[in-house]
Amino acid sequence: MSYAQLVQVRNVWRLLLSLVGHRPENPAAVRATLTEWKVELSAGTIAAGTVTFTVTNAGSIPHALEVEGQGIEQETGVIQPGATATLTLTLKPGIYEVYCPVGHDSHKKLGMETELKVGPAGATALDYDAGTTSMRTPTIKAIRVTGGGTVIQILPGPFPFPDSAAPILQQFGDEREGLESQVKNGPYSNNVARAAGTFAFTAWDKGATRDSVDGVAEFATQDGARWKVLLDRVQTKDVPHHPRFGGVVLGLYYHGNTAVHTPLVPTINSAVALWAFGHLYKNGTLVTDNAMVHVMLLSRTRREGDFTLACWDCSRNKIEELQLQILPGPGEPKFEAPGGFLFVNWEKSSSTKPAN
Ligand SMILES: [Cu+2]
Repeated sequence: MSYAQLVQVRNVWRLLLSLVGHRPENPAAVRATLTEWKVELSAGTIAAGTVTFTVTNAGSIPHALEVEGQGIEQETGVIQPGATATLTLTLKPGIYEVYCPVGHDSHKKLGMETELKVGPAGATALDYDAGTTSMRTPTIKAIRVTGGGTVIQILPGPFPFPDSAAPILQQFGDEREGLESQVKNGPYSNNVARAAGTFAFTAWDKGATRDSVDGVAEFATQDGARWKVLLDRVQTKDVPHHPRFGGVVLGLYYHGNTAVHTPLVPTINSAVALWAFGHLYKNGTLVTDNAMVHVMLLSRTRREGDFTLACWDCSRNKIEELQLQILPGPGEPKFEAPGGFLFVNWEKSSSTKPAN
């Protein structure tokens, strides 16, 4: 074929493609960056057609990328920290969810999700961006939790990790020593005492920084002290060993072998988990307005009867264990309680969806 013939063939080909609405252009390229806990795309809108995602894990734990919508559900394999993977798809116009599928969607719930708009083939972003708003309307989710059943106080004591935790511990590097010290004197022990009290709260999941909580717990510990904690604001700052999860998270599968938050407690499924600042009173006297409070309504981890830890993967158990952990605020002295902290469980608790 001569050069002139080649040009002619090319021109006919271009004409044909323009008639069917395609352009002979290179596939679109989108860069995706994964970190804890965000998915960032180099473009929020692209034209329909073939697109190659170049996905970099810039975080510190394994992640992956999934693209879902318009009948498509495709994902990369697990990408190790620092590594890159590619995913090539042919996308029709529409809105796609782009997220990290690791940990039964727990990474997604922690914020690793974004949206990709795909417009008609050949259109520029301006053609279809004007006047287009996201199809996703923000929904406020809420939960009302009431503590019930036997109330126990978890005292400092030994908590032997199961053998299955050993490989996870190896990965922990510098933090390993501190975490291993929990084995001997941890806040998640089998040393349990009966207590009595009530706990009820409502939590609202409104997005990364607007979450809120309203509740009160009152309980008497075995040493006779009467404690009361008022919860009226969530906290969204990082907590050591518990990376930020934006206040209130509903429906999270984490800990243990999920690669989300500390692996040194069992794998659990939670209806709600939150960090809050609490106003803490002991025998009617204010102790602090800045107690760090962690609350979880989670799948049962303890055996009935003696309330020792009964499982390492507890994620399939009934969600009825309500944990209240109270620690001193940053820079504040330890509480006058065994181990300097308070950890109380309501063993048969329940939740409902309140009217918004
Ligand atoms: Cu992830």
